[in-house]
Amino acid sequence: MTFTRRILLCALASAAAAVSIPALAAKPLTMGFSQVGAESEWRTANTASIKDAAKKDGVNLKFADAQQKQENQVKAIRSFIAQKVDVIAFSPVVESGWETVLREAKAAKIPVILTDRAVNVTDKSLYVTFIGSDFVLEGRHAGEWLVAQAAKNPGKKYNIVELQGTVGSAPAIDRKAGFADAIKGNPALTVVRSQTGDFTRAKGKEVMEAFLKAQGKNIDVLYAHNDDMAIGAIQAIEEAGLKPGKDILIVSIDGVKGAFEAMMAGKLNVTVECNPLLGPQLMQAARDVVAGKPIPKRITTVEGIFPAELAAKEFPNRRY
Ligand code: GZL
Repeated sequence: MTFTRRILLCALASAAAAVSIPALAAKPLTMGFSQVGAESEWRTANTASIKDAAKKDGVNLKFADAQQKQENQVKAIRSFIAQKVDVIAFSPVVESGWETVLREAKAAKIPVILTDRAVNVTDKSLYVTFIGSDFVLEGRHAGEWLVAQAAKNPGKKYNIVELQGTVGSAPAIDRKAGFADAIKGNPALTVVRSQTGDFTRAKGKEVMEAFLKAQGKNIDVLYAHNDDMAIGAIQAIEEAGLKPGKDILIVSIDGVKGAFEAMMAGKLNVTVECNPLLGPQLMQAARDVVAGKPIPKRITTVEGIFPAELAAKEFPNRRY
């Protein structure tokens, strides 16, 4: 072999080695993420947090919006399995119906991380961890705020109407349970109507219109499982000639900017925070899982409660 050819081969070999080692070492982690949809301000902030964190972390994110349909999430998860992603993460639109597709992910040896909402499965090995809020506690905080309000007006009875979240979803089931637990046995507080508004402003307005038609002036409180439904209901209350936040007290959950604006306008009385900014925690958990590091089965987000009197002071700090 000529001298020149030998030099060329050595140069090529070292160049290949130079390219392959860092490339192998820094092979970006690929995550398949199935998102519920784009139904609320909270969801928009949650999606932004996940996409921003993936970008910052160098994670190759394959993102699928399910438009609030479970069948679309199952399809997306199957597609991620076929693409052999390193990790699958998703926010399950409802609690049940996941065993089959999660068993397929397990058979393909792809770890699954739950974020935001939980699933109801007997085999807990079907997911590695669940990162999200304690929705029962959020509902309890909403109920406790109302109990404290009622205590200031002894003898007054409060008829409560409830706008539930998406039927079958963990936040709807748990926020209803937590609220009911907090007001249980209190003679001043009665839930007179309860119906799903599917977490959207449009549906929240529509159902509140129906409540107002059925109950007339006999509504004292609205408990909404998220701010978007509360904001839709505020429109319905005003169109009925009533003052939201005064004629009808409004208790809500999420803590989105729209809720703070409504509180500063005197139209909403309290919002219980539900933190959507789960992106950084999710990327860290994904890296740990892929690296084989042990991680807790449950990672709970820390959250606050914001009554209207704190809204103006807190508003500048809001990140979603
Ligand atoms: C809660 C999340 C809920 C929000 C709604 O973690 O799943 O879904 O409360 C959103 O705003 O639509």
